[in-house]
Amino acid sequence: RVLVIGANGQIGSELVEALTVNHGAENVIAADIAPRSLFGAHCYETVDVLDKDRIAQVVERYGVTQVYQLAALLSVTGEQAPLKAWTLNMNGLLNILELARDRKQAGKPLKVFWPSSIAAFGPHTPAVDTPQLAVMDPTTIYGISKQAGERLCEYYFSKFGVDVRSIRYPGIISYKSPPGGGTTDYAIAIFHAAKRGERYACYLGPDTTLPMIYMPDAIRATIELMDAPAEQIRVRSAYNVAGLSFNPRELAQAIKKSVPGFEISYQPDHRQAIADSWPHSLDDTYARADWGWHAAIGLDQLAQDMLAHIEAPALHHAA
Ligand code: VAH
Repeated sequence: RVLVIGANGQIGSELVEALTVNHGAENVIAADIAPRSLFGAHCYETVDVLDKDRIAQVVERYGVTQVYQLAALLSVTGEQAPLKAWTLNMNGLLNILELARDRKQAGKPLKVFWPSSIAAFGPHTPAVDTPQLAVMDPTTIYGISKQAGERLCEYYFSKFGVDVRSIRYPGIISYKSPPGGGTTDYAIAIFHAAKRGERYACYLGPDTTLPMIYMPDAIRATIELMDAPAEQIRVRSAYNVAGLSFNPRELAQAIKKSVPGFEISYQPDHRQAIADSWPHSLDDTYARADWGWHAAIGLDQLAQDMLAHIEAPALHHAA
């Protein structure tokens, strides 16, 4: 059985769908802090990832063998409540790693996925084709929690044999559920504006190139990593996984191919400094070599697919 914590989030909601296809609805438990699922998941439990006993109870009751721990505060929201972000992001991960250590000792091993992020890199990280092993001096509390989380994952693997795996996600673009306070989320809001025939005032400058990935590629990378044989997994911190890189100017040009009258303006705000601390592109040689990763979706396909499917987010939360 598979447990997804943070199932109401941008990634969690789509992971639940994909895992349901692979494992069957009866084998996927969606969990979040909300009293009920926002996406009609088959099986739902209210779980606060800071409540370790509650997680242990759900894992025991359902005979869970895989946990995806996605509950966190992202880069922008994290800067507004740094201590809350640190506590949720770090203790949420630690609770899962400790539970996995306990269950391994009890002969009931848990395989764990936890998302890192390009936010774990900082201003002194080589910005072009950022290598798997690089200087990391993150400047946001979110990025610091991701860097520390990677160290914890590698520690729990090396010291206790916990099979925890992780990906440094680029900015994830999707239309099914609203994102939660990320710096890269301009690349989602822009599609809502284009769909409504409105101009988009971008909070990042035109040349702010960032590593991005379209949700179907992000979900496929996650499942391919988790399905790979343990002996192939050489990186137990978090894998660089590249989707595509673009900047707001290039994204607007791709949108204009389908929405000729679309206009964008640039009004950089406090989020520009966060974006400027992150790399422009990633070298994902290790992921390609260890578990056969390759991105499939480029900018034109991303733009066309987003415009074909995007709706006002409120429609998804009609429940
Ligand atoms: C954010 N979407 O912007 C997240 C992600 C790399 C970006 O971590 O905070």
